[in-house]
Amino acid sequence: MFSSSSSFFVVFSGQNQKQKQVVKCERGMSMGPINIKGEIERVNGKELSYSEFVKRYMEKNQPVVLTGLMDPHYWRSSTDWVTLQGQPNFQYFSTHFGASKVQVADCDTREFTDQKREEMMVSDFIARCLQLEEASAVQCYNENSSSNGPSISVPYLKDWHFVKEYPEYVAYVTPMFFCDDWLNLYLDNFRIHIDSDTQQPDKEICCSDYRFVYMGVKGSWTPLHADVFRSYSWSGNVCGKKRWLFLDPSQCHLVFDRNMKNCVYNIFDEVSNSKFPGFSEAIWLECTQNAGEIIFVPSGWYHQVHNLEDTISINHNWFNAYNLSWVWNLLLRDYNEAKEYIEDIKDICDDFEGLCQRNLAANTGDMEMALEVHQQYLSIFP
Ligand SMILES: O=C(O)CCC(=O)C(=O)O
Repeated sequence: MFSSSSSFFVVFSGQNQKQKQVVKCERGMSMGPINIKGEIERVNGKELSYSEFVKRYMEKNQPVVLTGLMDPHYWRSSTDWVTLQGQPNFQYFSTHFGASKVQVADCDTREFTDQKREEMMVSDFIARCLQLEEASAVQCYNENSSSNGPSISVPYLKDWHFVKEYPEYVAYVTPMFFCDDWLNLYLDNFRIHIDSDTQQPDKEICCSDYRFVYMGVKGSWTPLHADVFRSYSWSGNVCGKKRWLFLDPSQCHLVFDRNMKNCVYNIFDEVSNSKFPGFSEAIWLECTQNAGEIIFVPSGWYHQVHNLEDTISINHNWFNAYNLSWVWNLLLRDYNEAKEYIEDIKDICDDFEGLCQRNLAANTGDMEMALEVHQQYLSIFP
């Protein structure tokens, strides 16, 4: 597993001009090689028209890194949230948003297909980051004494619904390429996570959107996954640097086991060949995303992400006419699976269809929502 002081180095194999990479962490543990074919295309977003973006990336379902779209004039976050040295301004977060409750992943602990998460206040998360920084400094200082010291887990604040929580504080303006967003537009009308017993309409924070802030120290990371509902996502670095590894959807079967049930968790781990027989055949694309750059992640691309520096990013998931079929196909597949799974209780179940839909909503997402979004769209554009 990565520690906050993980480092990368590259070995060229020379075979088929493919790059083979060996990742080594500072504790000296060498991990399996992966084949990296090339880099994600990088384009100046200021010189790209919307129709070009549609034609080259959304329609073709291809990733791209867009530069020049995070003008501080529209991105208050890039000044408020960042120190003059380009680091996250932890003090600012503690002072202004310290009482917010957020999900923090413990990057060193796996829980099923994700990292273990804990809910905490932003101020407590910041305290942990500062503690980790201090411990790293001490560890550096002690390096010659070869003492490993107690390891502190790497905290990663994820999926903070910042826009919903602070609607008055306009941290950024969504670039026009990503504004045709049926998912968030639809969800803005609903407050689906309200607890009816304790409802306080004026105070309730609705979590039913897919606009997030991520904040992680160097070494924090996100395991291999494809995005929720097979939506598109975009992610802009307010500060810091991320390394992304991407797998084209046509190769995704290679990261699954023989039953197509379990997916590889960390592509830099020693991956069992008998459990994941196709894994060594997978060909990856990579990208290092700098501060001020936005990455477009198309539907169904598996990706793993590592923060190479202390990083804050804005991430949205969304869908529209260009990728709705991805969303629908996933929901339909998982709906059929959910139905098959409980087929034998069909005759004794009062509301079998309702149960299938609830299981689907719990596992994957809401089919009725996708249908309704589509119908609303058809009523506007028949
Ligand atoms: O930045 C990260 O750690 C993960 C982001 C991600 O997976 C996404 O935006 O789809």
